Amino acid sequence: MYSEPGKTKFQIDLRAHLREQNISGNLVHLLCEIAEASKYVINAVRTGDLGVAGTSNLYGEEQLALDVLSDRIMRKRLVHSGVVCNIASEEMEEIYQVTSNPLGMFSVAYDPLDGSSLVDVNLAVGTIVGIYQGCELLQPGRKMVGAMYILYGPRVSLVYSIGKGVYEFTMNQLMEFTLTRDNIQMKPSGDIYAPGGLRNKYTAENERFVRYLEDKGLKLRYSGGFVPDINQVLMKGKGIFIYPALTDTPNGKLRLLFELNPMAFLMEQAGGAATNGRIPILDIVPESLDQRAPIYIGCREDVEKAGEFLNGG
Ligand code: AFP
Repeated sequence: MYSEPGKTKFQIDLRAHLREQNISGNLVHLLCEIAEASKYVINAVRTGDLGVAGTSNLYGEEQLALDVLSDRIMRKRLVHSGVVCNIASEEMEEIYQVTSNPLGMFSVAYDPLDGSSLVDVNLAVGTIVGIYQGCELLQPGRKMVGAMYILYGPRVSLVYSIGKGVYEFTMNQLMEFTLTRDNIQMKPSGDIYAPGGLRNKYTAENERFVRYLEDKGLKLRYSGGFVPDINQVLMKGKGIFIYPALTDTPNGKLRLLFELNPMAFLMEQAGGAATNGRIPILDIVPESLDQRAPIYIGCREDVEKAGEFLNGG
């Protein structure tokens, strides 16, 4: 492994690392194209218009100019890759079909700029991507062949898995992604927690669970951005993020295809867990593109404990 002469394993770039994973050339190409697209997204985030676009997305939410721009950047790159047949984006109403021929092709579901409302207050945001073999997007997350997120923070980092462990790459001064963390592993239980949603709308069970975490001495770490919050749990290898069902939103807020499935794939690959309080997120059969679900994601023992509190264990 990492056999490039004169280079340590931490100087290996993304394409070279992917080539050593024994996966199809098309999948290597697709993941590298998404990494290339992120270089244009970071530029938009750093210098782009912070205003509204005057349009709304799949959920009827007002779109920011950055949402529309980052979505256009991602979609153009995926179409240009030549290996994608269907595209679903949190910013598009419908599935975008590039071709109906599934041979050697992939389908991609993505959130082009999750947490975009945080850019104007200069907080970290990210792009989230889930990849399926062939043309079918409405499948359980466990069928994915890869997942990735790119975090636009003080540094730009990219975290991916194709089902053989989780790896972090960081953008260097030449805007190349080089390996910075290898085969990331979660501990059984953690010392930080990130509780999403309005606390006064928590059900009694969720309130008891969060009190249990606080009594156990976990520190609160919540930025309001799913990508930086998950990245903190994953890179520290110990913690839990929750966005539960609320008294007025029984399915919570976060989106199954665009946000939850890719993060659940990465977390399970790192030895952690991700459930909706009852079953693994990756086993949920999606009924629609805009499906939402509650999420408990992070250290296995803490996620199991959430299940006990929710199911009267
Ligand atoms: P925006 O994209 O509207 O900023 O929402 C961000 C997000 O989808 C996710 O990144 C956060 O974890 C979650 O919503 C924050 O939700 P609350 O503002 O309800 O805590």
